[in-house]
Amino acid sequence: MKLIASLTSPYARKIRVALAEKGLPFTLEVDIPWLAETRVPDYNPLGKVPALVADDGEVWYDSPVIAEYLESLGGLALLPAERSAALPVRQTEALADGITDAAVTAFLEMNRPAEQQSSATIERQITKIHRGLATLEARLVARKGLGGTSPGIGDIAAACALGYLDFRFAQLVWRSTHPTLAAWAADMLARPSFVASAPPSA
Ligand SMILES: N[C@@H](CCC(=O)N[C@@H](CS)C(=O)NCC(=O)O)C(=O)O
Repeated sequence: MKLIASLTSPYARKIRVALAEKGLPFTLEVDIPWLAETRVPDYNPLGKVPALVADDGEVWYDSPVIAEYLESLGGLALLPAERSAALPVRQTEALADGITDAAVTAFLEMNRPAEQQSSATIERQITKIHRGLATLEARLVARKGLGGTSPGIGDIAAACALGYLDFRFAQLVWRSTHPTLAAWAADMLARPSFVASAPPSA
């Protein structure tokens, strides 16, 4: 199995962590989709990472589909087998990925030339992040698809979203306003799978 990923992508980190937690061997092909010489479109027509090349040659994207595919390979289960139990976990995954989407969109906007930036777009995305964090905290307190005894794909996606905020939005204060999430994230981000996939310094 080969994972096409950039080292800073929070979605790729989600899959690297999932592979590590499941104990599935893979090779990592580092590719930055923004570079002119990128080969990512050879794997994913959308030109995005992560993409996973399975042993049978099939290529899977995006990260929720890859995570679903990995469940079919065995190893530690990251999603309950029963559909009604799996749904809240998938909801947490979608929420966490959505926080990441908002953070990536804001980061890209903030890196446009100053005169082309839209403060309204940035504000809109930051508001999504804050609403998303409040909902993540509530789901954690209620143990609703988050914070179970063994990490699932919802936990992994959530910790990757929080790790991305730390990486790109160090100025965004979220720990003091979401103390339960902060304590939980400290444990998650200390797991060997997260330490091994931490983004290089900005
Ligand atoms: N929904 C996708 C998002 C993937 C994504 O947006 N990846 C970014 C890197 S963080 C990317 O490859 N962007 C390149 C582009 O948009 O052209 C997933 O969950 O895999």
